[in-house]
Amino acid sequence: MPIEQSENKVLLSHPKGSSAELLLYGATVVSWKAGTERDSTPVERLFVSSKAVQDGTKPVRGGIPVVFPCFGLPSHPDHVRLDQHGFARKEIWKFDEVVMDNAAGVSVRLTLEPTTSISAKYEKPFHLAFVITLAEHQLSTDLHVKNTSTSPGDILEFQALFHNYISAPSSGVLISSLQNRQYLDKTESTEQGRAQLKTETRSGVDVRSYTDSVYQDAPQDYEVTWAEGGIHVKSTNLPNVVIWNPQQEAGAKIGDMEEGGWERFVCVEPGHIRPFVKLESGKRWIGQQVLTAINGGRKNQP
Ligand code: TA6
Repeated sequence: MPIEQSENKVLLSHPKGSSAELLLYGATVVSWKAGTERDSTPVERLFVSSKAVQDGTKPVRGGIPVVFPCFGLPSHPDHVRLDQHGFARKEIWKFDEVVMDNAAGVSVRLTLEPTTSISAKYEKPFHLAFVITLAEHQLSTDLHVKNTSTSPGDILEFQALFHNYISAPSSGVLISSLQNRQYLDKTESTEQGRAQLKTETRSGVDVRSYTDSVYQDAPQDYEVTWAEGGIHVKSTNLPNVVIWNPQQEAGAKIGDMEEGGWERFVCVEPGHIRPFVKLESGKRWIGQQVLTAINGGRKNQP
């Protein structure tokens, strides 16, 4: 049965054995199992903390949370009453339709419109659609944002990001193609309390120490590899990527982070953070990522 829907989640199954599970809560993907071209055995590719809450009372610590309309703490007047990373990951989305169901894969669409709880803290009209597609070795997620205002000049300004928790050994994982890109290092602040702007010198970025980096003008094409496995991340219309791992320094302070969980994931998060997207009334914006399970091996040199 390629698509099974229960009260609070959707299960996608591919004829060749891969699968994905997403909660209607936050449209959060909480499992993606896939093999590679070389080894078809499906393996869990996402990290979800064993302490994660999945009952809809708080954002899931792991999987692929959807970040919208703000990344991090709100910094825009429209977002001042929102929590960190906005509301999309904390609202119940509606199962809208099956987009595709054939031998190539399965795809479903979830939607989110202003609810009473959203409108109490965010006044801009919008329509969101989240489209998830499962293929044999790939998982793609698209976020469609529509400015539903009918008032010319009513601009929707937002940030959007896929907060991917990739299951990987933080001691050995490397992320490629960021060399010479500028990034904000959020682990170090200036006297004014702002993140330090740096230039990446490494061909393979590691997360062996506490890492919280927001890359500018990012390539949108990343290989996340370690000795035993890897994920290729291809994004579209997402000019930033965040690399995050709290290590014990910050991870031990996260209440729903399992003991030592920081050793078992790296967050590689394609997004549109800087500048804000500015969407005119009636217009649509789409941000997409395609995750592909690949074989391991040191393609990147540290
Ligand atoms: O994407 C990295 C980050 O912004 C980190 O600064 C850290 O706060 C992480 O997101 C997790 O945020 P959360 O609100 O899910 O605890």
